[in-house]
Amino acid sequence: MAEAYLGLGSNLGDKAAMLDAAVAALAATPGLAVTARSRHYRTPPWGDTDQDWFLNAAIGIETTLSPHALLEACLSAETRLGRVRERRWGPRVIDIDVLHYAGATVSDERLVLPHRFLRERAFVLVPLAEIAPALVIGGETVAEALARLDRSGIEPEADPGSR
Ligand code: PH2
Ligand code: MG
Ligand code: MG
Repeated sequence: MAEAYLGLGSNLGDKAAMLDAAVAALAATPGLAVTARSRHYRTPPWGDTDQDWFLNAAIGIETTLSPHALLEACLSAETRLGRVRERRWGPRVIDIDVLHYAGATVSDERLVLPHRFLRERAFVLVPLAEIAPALVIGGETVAEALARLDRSGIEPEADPGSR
């Protein structure tokens, strides 16, 4: 079993329902158990700013899948949830990114771990810090990396349990 963390995002359609469906799809994946889940956060679009606001969340998992098999499980869940890939960093019904996989450093054309932009993106680190503030990635904790970033405009929604 390996511990890993995934980032979820949606900015098209019923965003909260898409995040819920993504967590359900992942939880139903053989060899994968969801062990922690952050609240949903409203976040301003990053990168390509000419698009709607996002809902972002992070989950912690335990998995027997290899890093690449985990990536394929995430991409397969995205496709089943109706994702069509258009422009890079553009609007999407669901995005599921592998952020970190315990003990694995990977860099090939399919997968880069830890995630390339993880430590530059408050929309990833704010939810991740809620469930794993002391997780060390790239020599510093998630909380330390987040302390350097501008987190303005990022606000939690109500607890998942109260929706
Ligand atoms: N994902 C992107 C590009 N920009 N901005 C926010 N706020 N949230 C995202 O999930 C996001 C983004 C590409 O994956
Ligand atoms: Mg992605
Ligand atoms: Mg992404």
